[in-house]
Amino acid sequence: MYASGWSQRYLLLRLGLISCRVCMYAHSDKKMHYVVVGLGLTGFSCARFLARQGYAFSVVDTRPIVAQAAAFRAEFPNVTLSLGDIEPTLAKADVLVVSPGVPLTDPALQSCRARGVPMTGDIELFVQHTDVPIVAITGTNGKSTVTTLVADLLNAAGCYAVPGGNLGIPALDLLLEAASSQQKPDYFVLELSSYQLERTFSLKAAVAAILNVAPDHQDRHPTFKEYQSMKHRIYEGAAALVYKRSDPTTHPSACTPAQQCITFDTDSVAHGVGIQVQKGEGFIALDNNPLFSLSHLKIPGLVFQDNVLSAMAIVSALLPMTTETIARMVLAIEGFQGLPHRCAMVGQCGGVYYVNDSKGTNVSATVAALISMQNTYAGNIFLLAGGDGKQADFSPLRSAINAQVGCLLLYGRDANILGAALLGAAPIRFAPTLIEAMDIARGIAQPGDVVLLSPACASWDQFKDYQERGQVFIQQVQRYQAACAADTTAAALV
Ligand code: UMA
Repeated sequence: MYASGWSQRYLLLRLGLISCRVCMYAHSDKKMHYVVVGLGLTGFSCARFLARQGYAFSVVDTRPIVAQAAAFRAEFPNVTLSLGDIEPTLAKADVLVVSPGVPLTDPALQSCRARGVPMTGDIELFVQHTDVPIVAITGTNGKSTVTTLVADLLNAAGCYAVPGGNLGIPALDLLLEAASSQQKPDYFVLELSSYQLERTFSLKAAVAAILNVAPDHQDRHPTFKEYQSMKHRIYEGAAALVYKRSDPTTHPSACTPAQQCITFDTDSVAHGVGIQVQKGEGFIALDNNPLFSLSHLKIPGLVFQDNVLSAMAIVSALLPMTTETIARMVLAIEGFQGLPHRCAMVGQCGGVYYVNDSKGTNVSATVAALISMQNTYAGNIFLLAGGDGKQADFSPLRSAINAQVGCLLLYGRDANILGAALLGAAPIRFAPTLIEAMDIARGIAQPGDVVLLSPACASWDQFKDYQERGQVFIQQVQRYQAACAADTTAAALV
């Protein structure tokens, strides 16, 4: 059994939670008029939440046509919804609740700010209305997987942990679900984006983790420093801080005596989560004590190993690592299938493998995907990349493009920008759309090769979101497989 250091960690955590509750209800004045900006998943969740709490509110969206408008009007017939021209409704606002996708630099929002109207977001509302400990996770890449894994590990250990946030289910919807459920959650495990953290002021998480920070969202955060500082807001007032030893971008500026600081990485250290090698076998270890063998990790590659190390660091701040808890967590790790659209094998056709990494929406995610493919497949890699480049610098991709990359198939709005940055790194073919790029790849890939969709770009130029892009990829692979099956049947009949 491993228990050393846990009692101290648990005490620090409880102290942190007590101070966390002090900040609640700062904005809970029912005389104020809230204006929710943006009617997407978040805006809808804010509307449901504000209605349930009895707050007066309106909703605005800068686009004149919004898919959710009819559903909104049916659910909230008496609430003002302004589309396109939002300024008259903004003029009535006492508080703005701004969706993560809406930049705070929007001139209409800035003129509200000039009048002294505070701007907040759904996560701030969330933290002000719950006393359930929050596990908050951010990072440029891997945060959805780690959020899901942490919730799985906590649930496997016997807690009731509910995941959400940027992961997909808006945080405020979790609160509404919890209110109508018999069981109160022990933890909310939230994936938080820089957009969400930018408008959150009193998080005070039980555990706050930054997994990594690499350039992304340059259209919204013009400098890397600004982007990094948004990520670091997650540490403010947290009881326990989790970060990566070898990645200084994740290191907190300070760790006060009242805070627990837990690090993770692949080395073996006296304090923190790492890998210890015994008789040639690697073990996930906590404070140099082996917990379980790496052989339990069924998803190959260094990326998943990193995900497990960080998830174990996070749960080690919350739970004692007893033999029974470790055994239950090992089962959860063995059963973890990975998330859709993240380096997920879709299938093969004619001996060519098709891998969907549509969530590879930035350069560092695509670099990680290429490195993982090089270690897993022997054949050539045909990389499908392109879309909305978010003004990224694509040159770091060159370092991951080695002789195994047979061809770059670039499509979408910023294909030419990608092409210019990667000229000479590998053969390049251009296509207007993802499907046309896939057709080219299919024509040149040989048995044993991999066609990898890892776009290094957002999807918004041609798709609703990365899920829709991944789905289009999967459906096209299914068409290829049907054609392959028909060819095989025809050949058998000859
Ligand atoms: N809108 C405006 N004005 C603008 C921009 C948008 O009115 O200038 C409106 C749009 O017309 C639309 C609404 O805002 O009606 C969309 O709001 P949103 O972009 O905030 O999107 P949501 O549907 O609320 O989804 C958001 C997150 N999206 C973004 O941060 C862009 C989702 O993360 C998240 O799952 C969801 O809240 C629930 O928490 C997606 C994402 O791409 C997956 N996140 C980025 C990432 O992971 O890199 C940050």
